[in-house]
Amino acid sequence: MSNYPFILYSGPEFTQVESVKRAEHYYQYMDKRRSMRFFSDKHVPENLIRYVVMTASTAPSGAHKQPWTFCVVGDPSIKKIIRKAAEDEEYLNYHGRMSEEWLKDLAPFETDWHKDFLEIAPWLIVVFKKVYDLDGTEKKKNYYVNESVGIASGLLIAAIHHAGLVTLTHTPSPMNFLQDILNRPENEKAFLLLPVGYPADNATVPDLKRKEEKDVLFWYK
Ligand code: IYR
Repeated sequence: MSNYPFILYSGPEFTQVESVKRAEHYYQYMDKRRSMRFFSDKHVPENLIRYVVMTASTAPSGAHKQPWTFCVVGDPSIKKIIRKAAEDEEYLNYHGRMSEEWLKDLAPFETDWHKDFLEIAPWLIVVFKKVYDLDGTEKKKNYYVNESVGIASGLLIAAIHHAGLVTLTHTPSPMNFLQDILNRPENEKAFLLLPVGYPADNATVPDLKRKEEKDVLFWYK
């Protein structure tokens, strides 16, 4: 049974006072995270991308199946093809496929079908989910795939912010084109597309407010 023999847990240990301080500082740090649409083309070292991706890959997953792959694109010619394909889909989204209500909800963010950032950001990380694993031609089921890959993506975004970089959870829809362009196997479906880099000089973000504690946190002590 024991593919995974149990070993002693060796996580970090802090005093309670330290723990509370760390939690508070981490919250304050994460509260500074913003989705960024304006990127600099400044170089970002490959090693940094490796570490943020491997942080994402520490995520918990159903039955430890780790049902994800991360494709990192820096090649300008591939970025150009991805941008064109994403813009073709988004043009259709913004011109008929999105409901009036959706367009109204997006209006304050001034987004449109142009996706320059897909060429300007030095790296694009494409997160793929594996609904099943392929063992030769045999399909092996994965569990809680959306939850697992969603959690991994959250860790990825936190790691990117932790490194002082910015990203955007871009979801061109539908995004099957990424599977084709990147030549991924049939069991991988694109989940998110994240441009990663430094913010452009004088980059702006919408002045949005986050929900308050009283609206999101309910205690049952
Ligand atoms: N995927 C489109 C539309 C879009 C949807 C949501 I929800 C956003 O928060 C932002 C944009 C696009 O990327 O333009």
